[in-house]
Amino acid sequence: MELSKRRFKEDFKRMLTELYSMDVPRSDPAEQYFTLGNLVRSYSARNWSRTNQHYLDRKQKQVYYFSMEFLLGRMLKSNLLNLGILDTVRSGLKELGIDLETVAKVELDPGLGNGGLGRLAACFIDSMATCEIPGHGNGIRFKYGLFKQKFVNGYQVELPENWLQNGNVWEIRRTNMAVTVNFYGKVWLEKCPEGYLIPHYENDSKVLAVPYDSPVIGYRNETVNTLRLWSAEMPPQDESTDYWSYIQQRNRIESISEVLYPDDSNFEGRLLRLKQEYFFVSAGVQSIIRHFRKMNVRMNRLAEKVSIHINDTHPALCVPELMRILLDEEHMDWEHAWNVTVNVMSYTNHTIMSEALEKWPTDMISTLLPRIYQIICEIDRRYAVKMGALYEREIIERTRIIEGGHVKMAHLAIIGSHSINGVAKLHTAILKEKVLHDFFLMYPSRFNNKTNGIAQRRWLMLANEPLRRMIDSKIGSDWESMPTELKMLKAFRNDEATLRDLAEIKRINKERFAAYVQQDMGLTINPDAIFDVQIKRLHAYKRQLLNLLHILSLYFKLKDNPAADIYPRVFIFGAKAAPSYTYAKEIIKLVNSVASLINKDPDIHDKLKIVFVENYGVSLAERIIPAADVSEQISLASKEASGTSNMKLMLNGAVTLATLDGANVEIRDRVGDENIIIFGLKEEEVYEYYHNRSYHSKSYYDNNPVLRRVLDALIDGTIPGIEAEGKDIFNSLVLYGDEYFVLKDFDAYVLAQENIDRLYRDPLKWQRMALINIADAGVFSSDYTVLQYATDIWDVAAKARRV
Ligand code: F58
Repeated sequence: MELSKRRFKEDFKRMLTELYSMDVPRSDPAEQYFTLGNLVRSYSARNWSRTNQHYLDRKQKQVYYFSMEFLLGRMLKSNLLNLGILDTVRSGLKELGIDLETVAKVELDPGLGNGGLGRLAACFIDSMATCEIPGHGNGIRFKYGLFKQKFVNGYQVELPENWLQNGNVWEIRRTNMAVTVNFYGKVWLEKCPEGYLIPHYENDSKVLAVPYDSPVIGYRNETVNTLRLWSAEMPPQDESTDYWSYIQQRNRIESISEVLYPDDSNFEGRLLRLKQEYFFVSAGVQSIIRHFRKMNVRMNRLAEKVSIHINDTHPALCVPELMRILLDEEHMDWEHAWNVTVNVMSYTNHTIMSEALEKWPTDMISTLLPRIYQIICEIDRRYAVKMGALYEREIIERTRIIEGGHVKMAHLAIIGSHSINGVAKLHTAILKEKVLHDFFLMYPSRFNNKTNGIAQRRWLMLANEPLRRMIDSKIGSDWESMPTELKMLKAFRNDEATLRDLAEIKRINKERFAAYVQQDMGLTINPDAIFDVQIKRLHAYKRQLLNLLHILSLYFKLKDNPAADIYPRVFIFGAKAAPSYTYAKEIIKLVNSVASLINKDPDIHDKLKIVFVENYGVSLAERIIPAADVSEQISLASKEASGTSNMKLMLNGAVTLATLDGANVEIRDRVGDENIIIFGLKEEEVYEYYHNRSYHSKSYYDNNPVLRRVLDALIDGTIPGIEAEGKDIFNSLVLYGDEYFVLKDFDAYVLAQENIDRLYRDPLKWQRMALINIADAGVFSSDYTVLQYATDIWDVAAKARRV
């Protein structure tokens, strides 16, 4: 938008007076933040309503991205950037004596997601608006996001994160668009004179779903899409309701949108979670249908106008919910309704970990959602009949939706969708060949790959302004809306001045992070050291332990020989563990204990430092990523579906140290073997070991003295305060099979780390690698990813952007 500094300052002062009866000198950062937020919303308001009107007038097909999680991060600067007024506002505020950074920090980071899956959803809605795809988010307005993590004596403690405590300036409550969602009760079907079945409900309980809409502003265009998050409320009551039962019932209902489940990669079959899933699915699908009816298009053409995307299986009840509406409210016959449903739905799988695959007990679903359960049974029955004529019985048994007293949500999503995608090439190949092979045989054309991406706006333009400026000065700013243009940077690969500039920017970012660590943790770190970063949820398969064992091996090397030639390193960890995931929490305690041991040991002379940041999330990622030299992507090959921090770190000039897992494979293919450090087992080898059952971790402990010493340190008192944890971790690795091949990959990892140490000593060579990584990161923009979804899966129009 066009905005002069003068007008901005006037608008700001006026808004401050209107909202707070306050003038600039007496206002505090919170008042300034809410003033600015309201102003930004008012600036985007006209385009928001115009975008909606435009879609409706043209009857344009709409995409609805259903996701339990949207891990947005703070929105103020992102919205300013996308409106094209970041610099004007920053400098206008400065003239008023206000620092934008201080104001931006007032915003509480809404942690409405666990990790990669939720963050991907946030990047996707940003990219859809930017690429002018008519695509909207649909999710839950959790009152409490992911817990706030504290370390107490090295242990993780979880505290509530009340992100709404000061209100949310971006959202609009749309009471008039509330819908009712039904749970429980009895249902029976009656044939009416016209011939179709009408369901009758008895004793069901109703929940009011109230939408809160936030604008999703496209980057420097006029598109403003919508993120709709649903809140559960008590429906209006009749006067006679008893007061205390009213309060109890209200609490029960409001608990549905109270808190995000903090479990990643682990399925928790709790009733409240199932309620949450149906709640936002039903509310979302009902509101889509209500909107569709305004278009005056016949319901059997729904798939021409609506696409619903199921982000992992959490929203898989979209399939029976749409069927319910088409059958019970639109009175379509089954065949037509099914045809419409399958054409509307598409599904993304984010994991092959079997413990993450949702399966709900049939009695839970049939009690909570009686009509939905009837429909699932019928979908399953018809599937078995139809496919039973074509495939062997075992295949049908393996792929049915209802099996062994459970409803398998992935099977429901696959059978009910026209498209199933994995999130990186390797992941999709594993789905086709292994995990979902039966389904691939039946529906080969439904399977496709869409490699994840990240929004370069948040992860470079906002998080790393010095780098953005430098890139602009070298190649202009076309890359900002056409990120593959970053490849033009390669022209500077041998330009020493550019490489030195890059080093200088990294140095500035490292100093900034070091200052933060000093202030927040009281820990001094050396910006000349290699900053080696592993930031992601704590999970055994991601192998933070492998990183830690290597650190211990360096520690012993220095203890044996304080003069050992080890390039100084700062190992940076950021990770939350699911509160019920004991093993992951033990690893946190271990890392913290090793940190206290090493950080304080005078023999180490600051050659090694460990920083484990508390409460890792989007805001901290924005601080850490620009300061990273090394990006640790060391999951056991085959287990990490894609990863996205790998992309964010490479975009900021970190060199990746990786196994050939997830999108690391594609990163390697882009940058070439010279610009990435690859080590460890390959996916085929992992499967081979599984097949032959031929991995015996104990022999690595027995035969590798370095490894043995490191592992013994877990149980011999070398590391104070980890008696119980050290023993559990030791046993898991040495005696109980080492499920994720940590010991097997140890040697290769140590060698790869030695290689990093060597390469870093040649600054120009290192910066050249960094430059190539930045230059090749453009293809991993989520702008391209959503464009591929738009053409291959959703069949919606978008603004063309060159890949
Ligand atoms: C992640 N999954 C994958 N799940 O692990 C990662 O490889 C991938 O890059 C990313 O999705 C995006 O595709 C993930 O983050 C969760 O957090 C779920 C939360 C809800 C319960 C089950 C796991």
